[in-house]
Amino acid sequence: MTAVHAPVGGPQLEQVRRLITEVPGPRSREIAQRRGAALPTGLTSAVGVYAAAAGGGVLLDVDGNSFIDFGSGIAVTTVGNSAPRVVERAREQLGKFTHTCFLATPYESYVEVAETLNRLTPGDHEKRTALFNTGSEAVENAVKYARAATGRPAVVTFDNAFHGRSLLTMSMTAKAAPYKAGFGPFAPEVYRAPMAYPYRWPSGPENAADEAFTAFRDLIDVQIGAGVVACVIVEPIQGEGGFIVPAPGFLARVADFCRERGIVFVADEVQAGIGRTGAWFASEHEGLVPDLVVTAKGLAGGLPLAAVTGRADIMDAAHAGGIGGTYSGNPAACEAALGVFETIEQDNLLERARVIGDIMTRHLREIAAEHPIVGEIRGRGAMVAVELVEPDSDTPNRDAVAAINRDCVQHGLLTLTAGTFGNVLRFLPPLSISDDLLDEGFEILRAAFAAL
Ligand code: PLZ
Repeated sequence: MTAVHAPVGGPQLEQVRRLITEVPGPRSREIAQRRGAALPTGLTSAVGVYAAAAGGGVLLDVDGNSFIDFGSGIAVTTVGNSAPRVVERAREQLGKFTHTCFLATPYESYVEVAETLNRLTPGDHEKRTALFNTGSEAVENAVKYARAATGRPAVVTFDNAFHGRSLLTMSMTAKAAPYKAGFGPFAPEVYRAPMAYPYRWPSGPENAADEAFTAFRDLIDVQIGAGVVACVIVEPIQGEGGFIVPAPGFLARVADFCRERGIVFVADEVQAGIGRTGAWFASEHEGLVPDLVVTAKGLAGGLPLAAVTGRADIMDAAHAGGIGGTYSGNPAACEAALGVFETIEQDNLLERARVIGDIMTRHLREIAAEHPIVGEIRGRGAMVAVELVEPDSDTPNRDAVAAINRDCVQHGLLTLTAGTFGNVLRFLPPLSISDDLLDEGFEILRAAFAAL
């Protein structure tokens, strides 16, 4: 029973998959029962097991079961859960002061996080960074900066986009169920362009970039009027939408178009940024230099922190006192972010993300060779997904994804789903996972495909 009470996560956690009760176990079921009486039903969880500790490549539940982690808390614990440098720095900070409010009494770590993001984000122009708590909040603020800098109202987003759940970012998100249904009316001046989604482009993947760009251009020039567009915001790899990698060249043309029209080009790197794809930012794979880059999730290794980093002239356009928030840039979260930067640099995790990506892709190709329901394998670095379809068609196969996902949990592997049609399995292991656990996880996945 010692494992049940294990108070410490991080890499020292025993790196094994081990199920010692049914899933979920009795202790998890007991908490779930209390939850039913205490929490509203609109808040759901992907699995019924409750976490006790996590680190390396595993998550231990309250019943002592140890799961292989292919989700990283939705792309957050990229450097590993309770990563040592993150924990040490945050712990030390918590012993000094937990909060002062940066708007009231500032502190150095905030400035250091800003300096680091200014250095790491694409482009060598002069930059500024402002910190926030969540991805949604940072996206909202990117729009505020773009509006302040341009004096224009409109925001252009894309099909399959996910930008958050606040009123503005929910309005920018492309999917009604579950994110928007019943929660309108939505924020005004949000427009949506087609995404160059190669696998589902009607006239074929080879036409996706050209035709999507033409539609995007006409939306802005003809329907909205470029003169009222403040910003275009895009995920360089669409996360919740199903790890859609836009057709090569599409994003570069969008960025060029924005530059010509004086429109702020914003990259939402909340899910793909901070090392996940084998580069600091997914924008780099396409040679993009966004005007504003939004980060969150992986930025602070699990503590809530988000950022907008961008051109000094745009960021300085918001008036003094116009931007803020009580908790924005919390000192423990800033220390955690500095721990994340150190870990990625010192442990060579960009390279590790590429290696993990190669391993995952190899396994998925083997599975695809045996199972015609695999429509496409895609992604970059340690951000890889499979889109499942009905055999010999491109009809989304949501049921297969749900069944495989359930089967994986039952056998000790935590995976996540995604996709506009709910038919994508996505793999986001922490970069601290071992090759052995990766291989073992894919054996479980392969068995789940076989069990369909
Ligand atoms: N932009 C690209 O992926 C969050 C959402 C989980 P927050 N994605 C996970 C859920 O179902 O609510 C996300 C993202 C991209 C913005 C966000 C929003 O980030 O930190 O959840 O607000």
